[in-house]
Amino acid sequence: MELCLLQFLLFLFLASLLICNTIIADQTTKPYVVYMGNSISSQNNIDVDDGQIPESVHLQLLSSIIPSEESERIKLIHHYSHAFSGFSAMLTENEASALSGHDGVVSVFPDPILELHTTRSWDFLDSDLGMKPLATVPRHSSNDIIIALIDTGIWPESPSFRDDGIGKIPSRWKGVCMEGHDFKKSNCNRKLIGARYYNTQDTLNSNKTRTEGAKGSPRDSIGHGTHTASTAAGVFVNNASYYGLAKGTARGGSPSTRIAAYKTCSEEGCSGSTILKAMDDAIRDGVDIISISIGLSSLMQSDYLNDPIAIGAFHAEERGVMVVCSAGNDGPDPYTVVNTAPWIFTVSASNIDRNFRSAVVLGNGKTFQGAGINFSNLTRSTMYSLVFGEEIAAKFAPTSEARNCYPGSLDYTKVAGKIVVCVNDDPNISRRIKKLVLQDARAMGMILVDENNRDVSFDAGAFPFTEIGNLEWHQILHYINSTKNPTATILPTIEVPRYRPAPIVASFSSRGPSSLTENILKPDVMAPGVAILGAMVPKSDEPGSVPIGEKPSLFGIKSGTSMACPHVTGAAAFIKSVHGRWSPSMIKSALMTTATTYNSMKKPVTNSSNYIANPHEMGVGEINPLKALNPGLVFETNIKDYIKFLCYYGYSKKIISSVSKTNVTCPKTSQDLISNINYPSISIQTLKRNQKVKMITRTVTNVGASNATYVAKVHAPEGMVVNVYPNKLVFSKNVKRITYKVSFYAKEAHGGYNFGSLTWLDGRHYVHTVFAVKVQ
Ligand SMILES: *[C@@H]1O[C@H](CO)[C@@H](O)[C@H](O)[C@H]1NC(C)=O
Ligand SMILES: *[C@@H]1O[C@H](CO)[C@@H](O)[C@H](O)[C@H]1NC(C)=O
Ligand SMILES: *[C@@H]1O[C@H](CO)[C@@H](O)[C@H](O)[C@H]1NC(C)=O
Ligand SMILES: *[C@@H]1O[C@H](CO)[C@@H](O)[C@H](O)[C@H]1NC(C)=O
Ligand SMILES: *[C@@H]1O[C@H](CO)[C@@H](O)[C@H](O)[C@H]1NC(C)=O
Ligand SMILES: *[C@@H]1O[C@H](CO)[C@@H](O)[C@H](O)[C@H]1NC(C)=O
Ligand SMILES: *[C@@H]1O[C@H](CO)[C@@H](O)[C@H](O)[C@H]1NC(C)=O
Ligand SMILES: *[C@@H]1O[C@H](CO)[C@@H](O)[C@H](O)[C@H]1NC(C)=O
Ligand SMILES: CC(=O)N[C@H]1CO[C@H](CO)[C@@H](O)[C@@H]1O
Repeated sequence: MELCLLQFLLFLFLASLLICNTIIADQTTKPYVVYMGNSISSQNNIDVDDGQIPESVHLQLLSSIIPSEESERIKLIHHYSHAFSGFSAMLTENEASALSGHDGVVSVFPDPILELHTTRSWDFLDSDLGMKPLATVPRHSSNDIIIALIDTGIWPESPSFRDDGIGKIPSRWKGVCMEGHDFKKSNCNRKLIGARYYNTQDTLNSNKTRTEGAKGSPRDSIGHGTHTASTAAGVFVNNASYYGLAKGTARGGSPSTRIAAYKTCSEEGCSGSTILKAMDDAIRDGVDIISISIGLSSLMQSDYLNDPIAIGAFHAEERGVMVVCSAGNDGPDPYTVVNTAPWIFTVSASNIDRNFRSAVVLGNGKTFQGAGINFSNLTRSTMYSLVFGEEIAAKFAPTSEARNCYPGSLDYTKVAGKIVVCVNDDPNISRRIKKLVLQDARAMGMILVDENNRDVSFDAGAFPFTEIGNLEWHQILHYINSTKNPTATILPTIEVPRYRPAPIVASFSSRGPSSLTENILKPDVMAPGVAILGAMVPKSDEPGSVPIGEKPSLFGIKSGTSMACPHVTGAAAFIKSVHGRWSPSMIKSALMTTATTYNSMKKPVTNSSNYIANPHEMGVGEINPLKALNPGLVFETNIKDYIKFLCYYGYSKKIISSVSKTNVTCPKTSQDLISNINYPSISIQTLKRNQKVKMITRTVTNVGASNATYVAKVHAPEGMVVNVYPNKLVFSKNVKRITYKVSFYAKEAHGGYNFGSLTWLDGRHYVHTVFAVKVQ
């Protein structure tokens, strides 16, 4: 009964929203993206390499929609003309829907705001490069790989972007180094070969006048883009550290690689239309790999052709440009992974084998290890009063808020000089905000209780801070309850190397399966993304963020799938530098089939609650770039596979023809057939127990010695029968590609997802492929 009433109320609420919306919709304009598919125009016979659809074509289309008395609105915000066709413009809802019916228009959607994939609240630290140095780079490698970072721009003065010893810029480079506020052409060099920026302000909030200054420049004022670029391709920097933490040689995955920065994001986020423009530019400029540590919120994904990154990546892939993206930080719930199109390389995040510890010492002498980075100046010899936020609530403030140390919830007179315990019941208020509340109230330090996030060290600057789990909290609470004048202190952070097996799936890393289709396994792979040391913008924007007597650090520690993504970008560039002719899908396959599912203790990789991790958490495993140089066999996924994917997914023949500008004959629409795309992993959304076997086809290409014989080894989940036909693959000079089938029979398998693997072995290579099968 109650449920019905609730539903009814919800219905009324939604209905009223709808009514309001339609009334307002007619007058107001907002930015829309109008996507018109491949830029190769069949009528105009325009050069395939560089579409260059004239702006006038799109303006003409706009003028057919916008009333002539409002002709001042007939202008484009962005114009896409190189790798694909389309534009963004201010439109009313009616105009947008009129356009979507036009011939050649694939999709029209409101310009979305995408988020940077540093951890949720911008408050996690980043860590050192978890990847072991890539030993010696093979002799026949090329220095001419160019990667695009679509991000918050770049801080060109960072030592990570020096160009000493790097040869001249590849002649195929067609990009530019745009000048802007505090950014000169001379800020680019042979390492940082390109920099572009876009007037994101215009599209993000049409109401806002454009702010000049730092934004009209490729210069990074946030640090995210500088950090990701240094991880993907920074040069060696000796003695890099974050005020002494994570000390070592900072280096990117592929130091000889060139960097081009495309600034599409500001503090407010990233506009989708601008990201699309940057992708169009990057493809034209001649990059090999595009790295995007950005995504739609997992709640906002609707379909591939309304997602700017998926659209741009499709056309990049079509032209041999690889696109690597972060999976998102909305874990550990299932169905949170984003950037899941099969032509995108989707990266989840792992912890590496180091942690930062700040101990809590209680008045009774007991010590608890907490997590966090701080430059506390407290010592073991002086104790401070210890209070729980709940006990010092401000007048009229609910205790539920005071427990959480909400802004305004604490009685400041009772906070000063004390060490305060706050819980984290409500993810809406970040650790950073809580720290600021206590700092503002002149507390001596903060103990945060947060079972889930403590794996990801928070950087509290000079403010004494530590983060503990529920077990520790029970004991501290007991001490507070049973002691008249409880006291404590928080000691400076120490670094604990090799403290646990690594890698471990990071708790925040978004999880599969994909909410758009469960017939492609996502995320694809995992790479280090917790507490990553990378180049930073040296500035102190908050009091106490720089330890007294120190200069702002040139390096910072950050966490997020944002930090994992450029590790894979760097690894891909490394492989491309050795295997220059390999397509994006071959490089992706090499990194996938050689990934490891074992940790440093030679045990299966776990998640942060110590359970064996499954492929929806870590994809096929943690990348191993050195092994990926020599994978033996690869799965080539070509544009025909992706077009079939669009057919099976359910797009109309007309839409697909516009997207691909090829004469498509869609075999049929059936989501089940998606599992048959030649992907380096297998996912089956439905396998009924009473169904006869389900057959999946794959084709492998031999990239090792021409004479090779591989045999199949299957790891089937309990109760499931998995067979391979043939179970032996014999390659020779004339046989480079072999197709095989895998049959799945659920028989007595348990309901829900079952995971297993099929490995091809030839004595030298392990070609490991993972499968996920949902049994009903
Ligand atoms: C737009 O500007 C007006 C007037 O300055 C202001 O009242 C309104 O809140 C603004 N709207 C948005 C979405 O910022
Ligand atoms: C690096 O640090 C060590 C000691 O911490 C010092 O001896 C050395 O000179 C430093 N090297 C550089 C290049 O700064
Ligand atoms: C620690 O540093 C702060 C300034 O950040 C200073 O006010 C305080 O007196 C110092 N405390 C100790 C115990 O040295
Ligand atoms: C957090 O914020 C969201 C939206 O802003 C709200 O719906 C939700 O109730 C909040 N959560 C809590 C625990 O207050
Ligand atoms: C401590 O006291 C609080 C009430 O102030 C109570 O809710 C809690 O159960 C007590 N905990 C312990 C461990 O004694
Ligand atoms: C770890 O895996 C177990 C078993 O699959 C699951 O119950 C738990 O929620 C997972 N923990 C995290 C943090 O993902
Ligand atoms: C596409 O296919 C249709 C029917 O199969 C045919 O009439 C048309 O000529 C083809 N177009 C091209 C460009 O090949
Ligand atoms: C491959 O095998 C064929 C036939 O067994 C043999 O003639 C040839 O020499 C072998 N090639 C290599 C490179 O081993
Ligand atoms: C790990 C680390 O760098 N800890 C530092 C915390 O702050 C104290 C005092 O500022 C340093 O001595 C520690 O090295």
